[in-house]
Amino acid sequence: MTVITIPTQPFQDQRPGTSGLRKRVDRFRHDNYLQNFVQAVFDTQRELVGGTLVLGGDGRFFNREAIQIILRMAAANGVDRAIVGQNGLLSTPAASCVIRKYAAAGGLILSASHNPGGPDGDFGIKFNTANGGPAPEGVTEAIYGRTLEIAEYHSIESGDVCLDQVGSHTAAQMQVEVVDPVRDYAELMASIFDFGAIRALLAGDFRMRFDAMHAITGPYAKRILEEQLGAAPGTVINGEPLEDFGGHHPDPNLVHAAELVAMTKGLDGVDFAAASDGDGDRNMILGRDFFVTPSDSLAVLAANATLIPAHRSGIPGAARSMPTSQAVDRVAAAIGIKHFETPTGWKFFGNLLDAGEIAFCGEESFGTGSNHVREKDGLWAVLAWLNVLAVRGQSVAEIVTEHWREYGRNYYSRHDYEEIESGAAEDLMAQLRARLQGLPGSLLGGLEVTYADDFRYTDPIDGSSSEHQGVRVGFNDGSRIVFRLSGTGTVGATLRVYLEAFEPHPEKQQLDPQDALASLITIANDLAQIEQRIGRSTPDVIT
Ligand code: G16
Repeated sequence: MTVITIPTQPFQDQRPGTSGLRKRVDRFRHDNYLQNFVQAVFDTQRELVGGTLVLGGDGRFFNREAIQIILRMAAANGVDRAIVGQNGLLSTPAASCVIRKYAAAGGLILSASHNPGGPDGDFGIKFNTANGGPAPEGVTEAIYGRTLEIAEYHSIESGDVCLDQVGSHTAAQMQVEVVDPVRDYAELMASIFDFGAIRALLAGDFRMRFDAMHAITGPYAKRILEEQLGAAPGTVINGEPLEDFGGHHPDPNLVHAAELVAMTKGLDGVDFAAASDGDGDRNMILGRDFFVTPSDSLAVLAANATLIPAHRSGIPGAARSMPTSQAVDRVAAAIGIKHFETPTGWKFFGNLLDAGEIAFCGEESFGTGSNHVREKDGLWAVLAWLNVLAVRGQSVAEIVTEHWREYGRNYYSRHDYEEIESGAAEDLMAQLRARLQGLPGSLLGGLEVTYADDFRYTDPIDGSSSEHQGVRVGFNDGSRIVFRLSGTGTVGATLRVYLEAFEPHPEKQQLDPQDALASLITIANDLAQIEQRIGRSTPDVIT
C-alpha cells in the first residue's frame, strides 16, 4: 500500500453548525475542502485508528465521489474496517443504528438534510460518535480547531471500491463491508412496534401515503411499509432517491410537501399521510384534513407510549428543544415522568438518552425520536403513529383533539425569514438581547412579560453548558415568543420566530393557529422590529 501525504491549506469556515458542516456543493468539491474536514476528524478522533467507521449518505449529488475520497483517507489513516451502505446510501437514523449495532468507533454521514441538492445545491458532512449520535460540542470544536491548522492530509493510491453490490472488499489493509442499508434498520423497527396490529390496519380500508420526496427514505419505506407491512403498492410516493431530489426541497413541511398535503384534503383524502426529508430523520404527520404539529406529535406519542410494545412499561422521561411547544411538558407532568428542555440540535438529547433519563424526544423542526438510536428518526415517527392509530382505532384528528381536551392545546407556529442579510440578522438579535433585562414586568400588546432571557443550558449529565441558544419572552397567560437564528442555512441568515399560546378550554380550541396567535405575532414583529431591520413584512415559510 502506498500512503500519500498531500499538502493543503486551512480554511476559516469549517465550524460545524447545528448539525454538521453544510455548504454549497461547489465549496466541498474544490481545494480539498472535504479532505481537510475529514482529516481533522481522523486527527482528533483517535479511536477510529484500528476501529470501525460507518459511512453513508443521503445520495445527493457528490455523495458517491465523497464516499470514495473518504474510504481512501480512512485506509491511509489506519481505520481497520469501514461499513458502507450499498451505493453509498444510509439514512441518518440507519447510520446511527449501524454504528450502535456493530460497535463502531464512529460514523461519517454525508447529508445536508432538508437542504436542496444537485450541482447547485448543498452538501454536508457530520461526525457521529460511538453512541450513534451527533458529536457533542466538545468534539465538534476539537475538529473545527484542527481544521484551522491543517497542513496535509493522507490518502492511498487506489481505485474506487465497488459499492453497487453487498459484499466485502479491501482498500489497502482496511476491510470494506458494503451492506444493505435497510436491513439492520428494518429489523430494529420490527423489534419496537406492533407490526401485527399495523398489518391488520393496513389490510383494512385504511388509506395512507408516504412521501419520500425523492430522497433517502424511499427504499426504507418501500421495504418496511409496502413489503413487510403490506401497505398497497404505490403507498410510497416519490420513492426513488435522486441526486437532486427531483429539483425539490426535501423538507417535509406544509409548503414543500404540498403534493402530499393535497392528498389529505376533502372526502377523498387519505386517512394518514407522512413525509420525511433528505436524510430521513425528519417527519411530518397528517390526518385527513388535519396537520399534526411536530410539538403535538411528540406530546401525543409520549401520552400513548405504552401502546408501543418496546415501551409497554412506560417511558422514564421526555425532552424537547427549547423552541418546541410545551405540550409534552404537560403530558410529562400529568403522567408523572421527567421532562427536559434542551437547546436546538439533536446532539443535546444524547446524554439524557444514554443515561436513561428519557426515552422520547422531539423538536419543532419536524424531528421526533426515541432511545432506539441517537438521531431523530422520520420512519420511526411514522410507525409510532401507525402503531397508535392501529391500537386506538381512531382517526388522527380524533386522537389529537381528544389529547387537547385532556391536556389543553398549545397553539403553535413558526415564522421563518430566509436568506436575509447576515449582518442585519445579527443586529436584530443583538438589539433584542440588549433589551431583555428591562422587559419583565412591562406590558406588550396588553400582555405582561413574566420573563425574558437568552437561553442557557447546563447539561444535567456532564455539566457542560451552552449559551446564547435563543431569546425567550414569556407572558402572564402562558404564551411565549422565541427568536433564534437558524444554524443550518447556507446562504445569508434565517430568522426563526416561534410563537406559542396555551388554551385550556376545549370549546375555544378549534381556531386556526395563525388567528389564535395573531396578537403574539404583532408583538413579536414590534419587539424585534422585523420589518425595519430586515425589510420583510411577511415570513417566507409559516409552519
Ligand atoms: C438540524 C438538527 C436538529 C435541529 C435543526 C435546527 O436538523 O439536527 O436537531 O432542530 O437542525 O435547524 P435550524 O438551526 O435551522 O433551526 P437537520 O434535519 O437539518 O439535521
